[in-house]
Amino acid sequence: MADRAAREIRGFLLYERVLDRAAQRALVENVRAIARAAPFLVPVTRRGTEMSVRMTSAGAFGWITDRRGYRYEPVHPSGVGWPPIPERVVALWRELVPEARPPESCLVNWYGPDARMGLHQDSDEADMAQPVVSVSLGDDALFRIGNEERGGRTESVWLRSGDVIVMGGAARRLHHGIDRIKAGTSDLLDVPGRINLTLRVVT
Ligand code: MD3
Ligand code: FE
Repeated sequence: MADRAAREIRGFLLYERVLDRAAQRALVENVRAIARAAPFLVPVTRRGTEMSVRMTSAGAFGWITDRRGYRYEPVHPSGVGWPPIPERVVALWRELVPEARPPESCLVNWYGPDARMGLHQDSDEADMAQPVVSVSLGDDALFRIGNEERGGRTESVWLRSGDVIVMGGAARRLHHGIDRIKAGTSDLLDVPGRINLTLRVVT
């Protein structure tokens, strides 16, 4: 699957509609199985504020936040190991970032119609030279990308079901977030909302 066309925005690559409808449906089934083994959590910041997204993970490490702060953990808070990363997303990683080390974490974010994610940097990983790959499923989401430092101009782009983004190089350190979900733009899921899968190297 070489020679995919990508849009470049501030150094990150947007591959539109990489996954066809059947592949999207299969991935949703994979996410349901992950959530049965490792139920979605309500992430809470160190200050005690609940985030609006719901999160679980697959792979060797899952990303957790609670009153003790942000971190990667080798097991779900229930004590069960995180399920394996779905093979089709590992295959996408190998195809799109062949030089990278294998992914160690697949964060699963569930956005209801009113969920959002504020501008932030991903900086809990030890090797920031490794890329991040993310897959969108379900309703459209308005993704905002900023700068390495706080503030300054930002750019926004709609992410649609089946889109894949790759953040490598300097783009890996940019602030980014999800401003809003446009409910009803996809009928992939049984309920309005969006699922995002993010693959990372953690160690
Ligand atoms: C740009 N998730 O979980 S994925 C996150 O749609 C996160 O759920 C968003 O940001 C979501 O941390 C955006 C796309 C993404 C992921 C990691 C990045 C964009 C990134 C790391 C650096 C720059
Ligand atoms: Fe992020």
